[in-house]
Amino acid sequence: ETAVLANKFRGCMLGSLLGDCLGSPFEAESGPVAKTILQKYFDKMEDPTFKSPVKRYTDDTAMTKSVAASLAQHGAFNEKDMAKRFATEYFQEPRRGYGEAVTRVFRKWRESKMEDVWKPAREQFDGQGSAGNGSGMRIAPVGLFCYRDTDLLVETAAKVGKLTHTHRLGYHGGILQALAVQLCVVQDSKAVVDTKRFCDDLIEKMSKLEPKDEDELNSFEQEPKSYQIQLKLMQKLLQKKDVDNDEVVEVLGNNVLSIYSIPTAIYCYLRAQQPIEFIKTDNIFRRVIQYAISLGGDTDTIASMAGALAGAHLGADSINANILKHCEGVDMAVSLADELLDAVNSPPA
Ligand code: R7I
Ligand code: MG
Ligand code: MG
Ligand code: MG
Repeated sequence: ETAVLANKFRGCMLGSLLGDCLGSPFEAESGPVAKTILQKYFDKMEDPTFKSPVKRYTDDTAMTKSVAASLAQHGAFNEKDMAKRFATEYFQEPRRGYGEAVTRVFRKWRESKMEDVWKPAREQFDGQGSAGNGSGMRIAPVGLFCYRDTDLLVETAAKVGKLTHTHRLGYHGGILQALAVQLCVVQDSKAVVDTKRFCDDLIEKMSKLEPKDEDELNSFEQEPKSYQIQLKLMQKLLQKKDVDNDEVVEVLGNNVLSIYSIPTAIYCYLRAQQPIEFIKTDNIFRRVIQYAISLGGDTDTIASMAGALAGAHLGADSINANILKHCEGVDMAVSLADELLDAVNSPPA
């Protein structure tokens, strides 16, 4: 039991890391990535004799690390501690590719000496709050830490998100990704995923959070206006045969906004449970990440979120050891996974 969970926790943290490291060289706000180049890229990584400079992780992992370490060390969400870790990490290594707007929150925290940790995020984008996918890219540890308690998971993911992302579509995206991680943790690693049920479950949980009122839904200029809408579109795509990358990008998106990337990452995980014509591998974990990168756009983040799901489902055992050797931060990800599991197993008195 504990060994199964440890494998899943490590798989999730490693999946999140690998998606980021392997996806980041392809990050660009443009169309799909050449499929043959990607096939060779992954084949080489799996070759034990292949040598190349280690692939560095980006802001996605830097922030995930802070979320995991803060939860593990406090045994609960602590806003000041987490904010402090985000800021410290950023000022130590500012060149990890952070979103343009979020760094203003870090600077305001520093200037105000954390007087009100929630305030700078509310001031982003003229008071609208950020709707970027920074809320989802770092949330996997919350899905792990709270996997036994959905109410706590939703509440914690909302708070972790709102430290920087107060736009409804911003922090709700983080909640959605955390809920998906939870589903993957509780899923039998050997069982075939029921993709329809997976989506239905998420739609049901998001319906309890998202506004029902048309006026409220329309108060944002963003299209689409809810995760439930995107999850339903995803279900339709999953039922169709041979959906090409352009259609996926057209329907679900691949950019830095939460609404255009978090459902996409979940789709990648679900779609890649089955063989994909242009991806030659039997390893489902690899297929998920390779497929996510093939969509182009915000590749580090989409692959990282999809990888977190694949890893939480399949476990660290499913990851090719040669691929791990090419990524920075592997030992760190494993330690954080173990610390998180310890914290889950020994709740504070
Ligand atoms: O969300 P965030 O942390 O950025 C994460 C992304 C990932 O792809 C990382 O890999 C890294 O590359 O950045 O940082 P934010 O700066 O809050 O949001 C990211 C971007 O989303 C912003 O710089 C804006 O371009 C866009 N954005 C918005 N645009 C219009 N209106 C976020 N919110 C809004 C908005 O409300
Ligand atoms: Mg990044
Ligand atoms: Mg970027
Ligand atoms: Mg990114």
